[in-house]
Amino acid sequence: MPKVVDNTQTIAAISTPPGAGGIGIIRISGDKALDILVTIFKPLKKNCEYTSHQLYYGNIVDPVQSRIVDEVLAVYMRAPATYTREDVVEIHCHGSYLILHSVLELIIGHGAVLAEPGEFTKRAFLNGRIDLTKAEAVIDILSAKTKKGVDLAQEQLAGALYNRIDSIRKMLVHIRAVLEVSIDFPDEDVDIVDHSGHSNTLVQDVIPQLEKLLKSADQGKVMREGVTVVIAGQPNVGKSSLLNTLLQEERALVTAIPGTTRDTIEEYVDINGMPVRLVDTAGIRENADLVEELGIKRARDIINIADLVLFLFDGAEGVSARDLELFETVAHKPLILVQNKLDVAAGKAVLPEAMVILPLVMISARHQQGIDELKDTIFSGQWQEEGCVPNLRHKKALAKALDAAKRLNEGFVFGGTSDLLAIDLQECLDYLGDIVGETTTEDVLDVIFEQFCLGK
Ligand SMILES: Nc1nc2c(ncn2[C@@H]2O[C@H](COP(=O)(O)OP(=O)(O)OP(=O)(O)O)[C@@H](O)[C@H]2O)c(=O)[nH]1
Ligand SMILES: [Mg+2]
Repeated sequence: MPKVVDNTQTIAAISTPPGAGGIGIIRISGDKALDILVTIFKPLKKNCEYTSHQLYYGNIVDPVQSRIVDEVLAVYMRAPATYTREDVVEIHCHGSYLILHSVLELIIGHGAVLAEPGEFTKRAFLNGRIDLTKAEAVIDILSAKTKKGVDLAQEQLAGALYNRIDSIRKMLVHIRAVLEVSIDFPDEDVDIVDHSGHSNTLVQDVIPQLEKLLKSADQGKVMREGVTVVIAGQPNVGKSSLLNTLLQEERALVTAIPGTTRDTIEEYVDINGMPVRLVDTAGIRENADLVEELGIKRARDIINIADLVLFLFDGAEGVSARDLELFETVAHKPLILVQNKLDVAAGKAVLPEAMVILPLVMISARHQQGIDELKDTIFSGQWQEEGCVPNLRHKKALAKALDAAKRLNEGFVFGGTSDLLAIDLQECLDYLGDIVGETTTEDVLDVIFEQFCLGK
C-alpha cells in the first residue's frame, strides 16, 4: 500500500548521524516551524525578529519546567528558498544523543511529527524544487564509496540526467503537437503532415540518445558498484606479487615455487576513484595435484564472470606456447596483457598475432614499475562515462522508452494511423516521465525514499 503523503504536517528529525559529535542538528520543516522555535528557543538578543537565513545564539528552554535543555545556535529559513521549499528551522545543539532527543521531544510536544526517512527530500520533490533524478542523486551522494561516485552523483544533482531526458522529451512533445492536429482534424488534408521529418528526428536524435543513455547506465553501474578485475596467467608469472603491489600490502603469499596460490584471493581496491574487486587466482597449468586442480577450477569460474582480465606473462621468458594456449581460452573476455618482470626482461616481448591488437602494459610487480600506467589502462577501459549515470530504475524505463520510440518510428515509416502513432508516442513520453518523477507511481516513490536515512 502506498503511504498517504500528508504535506500539511510539520515534520522534525535529528539530521546528523547517531553517536556523539561536536554538534548535532535537528531540522524542522513546515508551517509551524517558526512558531515552535519561538516557543522553545530563548535568543540572547532582545526583541529578536528572526531574519530569514540568519543564525541566532541562545538556549532551548522547556517552557513548562523553565529548564534550560541546551545552549544552541538556531536558524529560521523562510519558504521557498529552503531545502523543502517550506519554512525550515535548524537547531544546532551539542552532539549528545540525550540532548538531541530531549530537544526533539520538545519539538514534537509542540506540534511537529517525527519525519519518515527521506521525508525532507521527498517534500523537496513533491513541492517541485527537485525532480526525481536529483532526489536519487542525494541518495547516491550519501552512499557513494569513491570520489568518482560522489562526482557523478553531484553531476546528476546538478541536472545532468534531467537535462538529457528533458531534451528528448521536448522533441517528442513537438512531434505529438503535429500528430494531434491530424487526429483532431482527420478530414483535413492529412497529407500536408509529412512524417519523414519525424522519422528523421527519431532515427537521428531520439533513438541514438536513448541508446547512449542506456550504455552509460551500464558504465554508471561500474562506477557505483565497481568492477571485477581478475589477475590470470601461468604459475609463477607474478600474479600474487601484482595483487600485493596494487593493494600496497603483503596480502598473498609469494614464492619462487610455481603453484603457490591455490585458492582465489580477493580484495577491494580503489583504482583512480573506481571501486575494483581485485582477484588473484591459482596459476593455470596441466598436471596439477588435486588441491591445485580445485584452485584452477575456481580461477576459471571467476575469469568467466570477470569484467576485465589482466593476463600476466613472464617478461623475461616472453609469451610461451603455454601462455598462448591459456590465452586462447580467455580471449573472449575484455583483456589487458601485462608483461611482468620488466626488471629482468630484454624489452617488449614479441607478441603472437592473436595478441597484437590488445593493450599491453609492461610492469615489474616486485619493483613497482609501470603500476600507474597499468592503473590508468584499467581505468580507461570501456567504462569512460560522461557525467550521466542512469541507475537501474532509469535503465528499465529507458529500455522501454527506446522500444516505444522504435515502434513509433516503424509506424511513421510504414504509414501507421495517427491514433496508433499517438499511443506509442505517449508511451515513450510516459516512460521518460517516470524517470524524472512526473508520472511515477506513489509506491515506486515510497521505495525510492525509503532508501534515505532519517533526517534527510
Ligand atoms: N624479477 C622479478 N621477479 C618477480 C617479479 N614479480 C614477481 N616475481 C617473482 O616471481 C616469483 C613468483 O611470484 P608470484 O607472485 O608468487 O607468482 P604467481 O603468479 O602468483 O604464482 P602462482 O601463485 O604459483 O601461480 C616470485 O619469486 C616473485 O618474487 C618482478 O617484477 N621481477
Ligand atoms: Mg600466486
